Amino acid sequence: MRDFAERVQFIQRQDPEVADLLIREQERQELVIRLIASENYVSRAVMEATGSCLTNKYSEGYPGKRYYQGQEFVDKIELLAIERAKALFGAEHVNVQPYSGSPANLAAYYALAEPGDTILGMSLPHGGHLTHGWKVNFSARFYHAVQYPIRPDTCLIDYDEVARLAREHKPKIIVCGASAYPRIIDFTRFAEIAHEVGASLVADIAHIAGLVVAGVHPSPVPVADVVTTTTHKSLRGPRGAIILCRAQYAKSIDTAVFPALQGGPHNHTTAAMAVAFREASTPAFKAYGRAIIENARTLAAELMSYGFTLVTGGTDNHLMLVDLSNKRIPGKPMARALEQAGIICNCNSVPFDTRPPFDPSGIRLGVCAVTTRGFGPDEMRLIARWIHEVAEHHDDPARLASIRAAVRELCLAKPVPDVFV
Ligand code: DSN
Repeated sequence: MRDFAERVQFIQRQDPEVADLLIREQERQELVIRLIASENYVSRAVMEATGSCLTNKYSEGYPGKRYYQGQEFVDKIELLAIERAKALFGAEHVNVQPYSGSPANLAAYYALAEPGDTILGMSLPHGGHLTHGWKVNFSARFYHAVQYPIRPDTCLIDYDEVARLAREHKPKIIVCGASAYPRIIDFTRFAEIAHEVGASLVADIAHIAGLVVAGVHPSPVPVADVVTTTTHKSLRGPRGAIILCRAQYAKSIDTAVFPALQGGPHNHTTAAMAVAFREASTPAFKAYGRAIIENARTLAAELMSYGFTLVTGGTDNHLMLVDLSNKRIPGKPMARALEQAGIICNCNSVPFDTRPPFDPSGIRLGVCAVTTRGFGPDEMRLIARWIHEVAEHHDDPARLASIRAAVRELCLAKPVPDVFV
């Protein structure tokens, strides 16, 4: 077992209370199986950049056009991050300053539409994100949000219905991309629909950016007007976001991010992005993307062999949605029972769920983090068996404790590689 105390020795001296909590969280991340689809382990290099002196620096503006002096190195770092992201995604223009995914989407809408204009996005309970026009979010308050559904029979995106809604509502923006959709997204089809009705296409690839870079999911960059992504999910960078766009939108995107919506960029995050983009440009990252797909397929097939129902019948990407309606336990208690067994995921609505969002019928599982820690198909088979056992014995604390002990043993036997911890 690693000694995490040396990582926080300065905090330890000054604030033992916080240091103790950090050490315990680090141990938790090491000793549980992390299946939250949006989480990962970043490299120590990314972590070091995130905790660097750049947190001390203010830099409103853009490289060469700042409102504060002292930007000699910050400018170089931001330009490095931009150039690396452009090369990685093949984008004409990149803004690396958005604080996270929701602000990035807000900036995209701000640049492409006026308040009150119509945006057409994927409904949250069908796999979309809050910022794609869901009723409790700014995207439905400031814009006229129309939501497209998935097909009730297949749970796949209903492209014909997207086209019909687009013709009927003439949106200014069509948003594609998802937080809980396990299949390939046809960006070309979305672009055809958008262009037919004169809408801009925004692709939010927060979940799949790493898969796009690794070449295991089609890229929207050649066909979308604007692409947004967080950098901390499958892309394995720091918590933040970037916006990629065609050159013609560069000025309006940059102006939307600063000064319209944000102040000083988080330079420590920008440096960590630059490091992560370099890591993502390597053959090792391509292999990581392929391993994610293999692990997700294996876990999905094994779960189905235990009688679990997977939305769409499987997965093409890093995540799967398990509909527990045919089990004796819904999503929230299942996620809690799994946590007692050392397996961490989130409960999730399934399409056409009859249960409320805070107590839904399903769980969402993703394999980015476990793939980073080096788990492969053998471990996926074990995990599926443990999930099955938890579903069958969720009301037996002794059984959950014995699975937890086995999980701990596996995590100790296959520790997170040094480079990622
Ligand atoms: N909260 C993220 C997720 O878990 O998918 C999306 O922003």
